[in-house]
Amino acid sequence: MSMLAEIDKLKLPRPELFDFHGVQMIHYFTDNWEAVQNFQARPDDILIATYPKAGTTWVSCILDLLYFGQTSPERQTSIPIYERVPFLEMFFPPILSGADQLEKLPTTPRLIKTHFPVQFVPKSFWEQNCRIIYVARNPKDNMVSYFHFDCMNCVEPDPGDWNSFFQRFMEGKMVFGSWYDHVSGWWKKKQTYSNIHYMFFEDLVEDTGREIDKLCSFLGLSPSAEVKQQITGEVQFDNMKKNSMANYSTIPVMNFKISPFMRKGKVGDWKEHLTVAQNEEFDKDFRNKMKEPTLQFRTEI
Ligand code: PPS
Repeated sequence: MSMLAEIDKLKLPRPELFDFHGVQMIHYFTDNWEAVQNFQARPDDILIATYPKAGTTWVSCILDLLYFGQTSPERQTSIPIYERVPFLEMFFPPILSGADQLEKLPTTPRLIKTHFPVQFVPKSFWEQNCRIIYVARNPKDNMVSYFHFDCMNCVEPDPGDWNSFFQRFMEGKMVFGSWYDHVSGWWKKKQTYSNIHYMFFEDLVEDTGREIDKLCSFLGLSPSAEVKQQITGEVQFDNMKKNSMANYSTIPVMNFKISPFMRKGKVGDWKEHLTVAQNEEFDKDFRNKMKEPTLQFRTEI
């Protein structure tokens, strides 16, 4: 916390996007590239991979509760989620890098967050046949959530106004690149690497309990019905929003006066943002760009 406060005091300029191996990135997620690429995954590591703003924190909290909720409940009330589930590629000195945090993590299995497109994942994850959970979110809500996040987070590039953000999202000029490439790249990987559970934000909103059941069967866990019910309750939006260990309120680089991290947690909020013309433009562009016919998204439930 004190180090984070120091970073806030630096009043950092907004980072610029640049092309990194064909993907738009910012230096905070590429400066530790060598160490991240050489990261030694363990067979029981669990990687939570998403395009930014697709439900990372939600699934991170679910997994943390599934693995550690019964054995060390104090974790949930004393350690922020970004320390329980370190962000692999994160590099904001003087804060410990994500890779270093992971080296020091005392708990097993290690739960690891990444926003990398599939081709950036360190090779040891594939060699160790680690379990990977990928969460995807429909592009319209994903884009709206990303816009508000970039407005309130001073270590993200300047979002500009909504109209320019909307254009740049379609062009893939976002941190971690194109949404299309991200969701499709991971979808394709599932065809050759079976240890991926590909899930959707919309399904989680629709029926959290059902999605927790699917996660348990993927992870080989069998919590009691009571425990599952308890977890389902704890990770409901309103509960996570008021939980300071889950809602990122302890991170000073985010200005909650502009927008809170736990903003709306809905499917269909895009309707409040996209104009009718933008929606038509987006749908047309989507039909051109989305090349995976089996990968379907719901923009309302
Ligand atoms: S990040 O910064 O990429 O890790 O963000 P991420 O956690 O992937 O996404 C943040 C969005 O997820 C919403 N969220 C939830 N929605 C419903 N229920 C729960 N429990 C929940 N937890 C997080 C969060 O509100 C962000 O979406 P928006 O649409 O902005 O509200």
